[in-house]
Amino acid sequence: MLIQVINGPNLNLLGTREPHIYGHDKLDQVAERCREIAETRGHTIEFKQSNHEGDLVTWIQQAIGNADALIINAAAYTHTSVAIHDALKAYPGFKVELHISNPHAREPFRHTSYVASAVDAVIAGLGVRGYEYAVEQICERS
Ligand code: CA2
Repeated sequence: MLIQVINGPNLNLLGTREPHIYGHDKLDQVAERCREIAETRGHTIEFKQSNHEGDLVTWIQQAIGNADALIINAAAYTHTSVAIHDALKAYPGFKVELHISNPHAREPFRHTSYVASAVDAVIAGLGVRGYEYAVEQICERS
């Protein structure tokens, strides 16, 4: 099984700022732990990050027919992007919306998600461990 993990804008800064919100781990450390979990169970993982909305849309489209499951932290685009919503709707595999923090406990502009209505499951507020839980769940379901 191929699991695609897609990360949106500014998540490349993980582990460098705002540790009280996002923790101390860097995105490549998170990626490495997810890879370990998936590979131990005989699965493959692709872990990507971009600051550009179109890249996220393209990666979701490319996942159609290629990836068996998708985990997406669309970051700020979660709260703005109809394009990402539409692309996710077109992706037929199991999909998880992931947030490190709990956007509902933050500023009001983070309370709306254009992603939530296009996915099967949402994980939020569990820190970067949420990525690992999502990978574990996807592996268990296969
Ligand atoms: O909690 C999450 O995972 C978010 O998706 C993170 C986004 C935010 O816009 C969403 O509302 C919730 C922000 C990602 C920025 O990540 C940074 C990490 C470290 C330092 C600065 C930004």
